[in-house]
Amino acid sequence: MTKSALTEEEKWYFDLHGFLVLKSVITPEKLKQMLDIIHNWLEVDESDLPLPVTRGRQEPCKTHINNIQYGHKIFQDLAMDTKILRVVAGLTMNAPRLFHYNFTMMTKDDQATGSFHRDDSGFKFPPDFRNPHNDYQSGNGQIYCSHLATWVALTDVPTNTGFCVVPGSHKSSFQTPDNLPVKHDPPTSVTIPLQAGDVIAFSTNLLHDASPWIEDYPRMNIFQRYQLSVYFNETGKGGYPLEEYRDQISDEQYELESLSKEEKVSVRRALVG
Ligand SMILES: O=C(O)CCC(=O)C(=O)O
Ligand SMILES: [Fe+2]
Repeated sequence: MTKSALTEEEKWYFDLHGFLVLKSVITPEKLKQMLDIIHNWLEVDESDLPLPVTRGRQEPCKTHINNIQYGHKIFQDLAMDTKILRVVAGLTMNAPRLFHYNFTMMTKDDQATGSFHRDDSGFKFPPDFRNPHNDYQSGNGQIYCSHLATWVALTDVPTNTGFCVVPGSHKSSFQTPDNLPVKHDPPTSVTIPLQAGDVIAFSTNLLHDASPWIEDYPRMNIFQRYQLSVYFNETGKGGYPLEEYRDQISDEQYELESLSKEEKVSVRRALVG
């Protein structure tokens, strides 16, 4: 087994909390370019989006734009950003597969209430079972997360709002109390203040959700979800890579989205530094 791509301090912090914050990953110039593209995709008629980029609204306060890497190369570069991919590789024994990628805009909504969850693909394992598709283990100098996500801030996230987690809950094996409020309430739950360009990498077995947004400007962020590249393809039909749109992504991006046992080119680059 090769050496972990994470530093000893990152391993310690992630194992304890279930997430890591990476500061200033995206430069202000790149942020501006990304936001210009996103604003355009938020404004145009849905039929004018470059497929497979699609726009949708799951809740009144949240708009999603899906498959953004197929719509502009800048989002492929973000998926393969070496600062992010080093950490993602370090959490997946150097074998990550990108299987979901979207943008979210969230607006202030007094009616919005979150509830903590762990991500799954719709199948709930009975109590006392671990979901092997969303597992967390550590040992022998390595961390293994079979399912993780990054939360990339495109706008500043002040304290007391934004992404909320229950630190350490990625390892919890007991029933979560009912109605645990999704707000900054240490030590049980914390919201994570960020500056635009910062990134959170977290185990999606960590209890998490969006805390109600309280600012007048919208919350804008990108989600990238990864699974272990060797075994899992939870999205199944319609999952990445999207063969029909193969020519809209690079070979390296296609490989990052594909099941594979080999070390991927983008991962190798991230491990070199
Ligand atoms: O929007 C957020 O901050 C959390 C969303 C989330 O956890 C999810 O979509 O699974
Ligand atoms: Fe989630």
